[in-house]
Amino acid sequence: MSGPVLFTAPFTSGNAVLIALLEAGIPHETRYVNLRAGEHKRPEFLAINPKGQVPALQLPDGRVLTEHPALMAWAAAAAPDSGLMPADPAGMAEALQWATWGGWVLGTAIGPAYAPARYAEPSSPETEAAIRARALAKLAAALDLAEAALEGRDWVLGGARRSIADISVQMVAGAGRMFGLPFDRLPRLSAHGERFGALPGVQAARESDKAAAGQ
Ligand SMILES: N[C@@H](CCC(=O)N[C@@H](CS)C(=O)NCC(=O)O)C(=O)O
Repeated sequence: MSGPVLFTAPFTSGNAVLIALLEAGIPHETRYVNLRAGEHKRPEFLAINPKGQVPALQLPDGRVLTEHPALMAWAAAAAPDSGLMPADPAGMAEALQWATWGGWVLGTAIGPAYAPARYAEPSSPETEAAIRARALAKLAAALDLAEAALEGRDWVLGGARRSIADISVQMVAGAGRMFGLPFDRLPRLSAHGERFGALPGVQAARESDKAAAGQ
């Protein structure tokens, strides 16, 4: 294998990177790290990514890159004809703007919504409920923002093809679905999700994650 190795776990932000690699047509190897078993905190994995997190992308020259927006940007830049990122500076910045926004939303909303007790000091049912409600409100506001951005366009950047911005928006939408947020008020984001879900790289990445999760 002369391509990069992606270290990921099913249904995490590593899925965004897997989609980018597949949509870019970059030959790569996918290695699943078992987070439940704590593999990401073992010395073997910490030697690859000292942050003890997935995703990480090991390049053929041995360098390891982390942070999923950066890894998507790498895939886009490594396959410039893939259309995953515009070539003009403003378009590139706009794509990265959505990618880093998606990282911020996922990084700040999912943890408190999923495990509010970790964020409550001291913990009580009331503080946990308030923390969770605040996180879900943040996620709902992010979905509204994406819905507004899709007005009059099929893809987030307004071009004829998908980009890393679409991957990020659908990662956030996926989190919204996971927490049962209502989508009936989000027709454009729902239609975008259908278009996105039909992309070959998205389908292959989902199947790969499902197989790794034993589903
Ligand atoms: N900022 C990182 C966040 C990576 C991250 O939070 N990864 C999660 C899975 S989505 C993880 O490895 N969690 C295990 C842990 O932090 O111990 C990125 O965007 O790639």
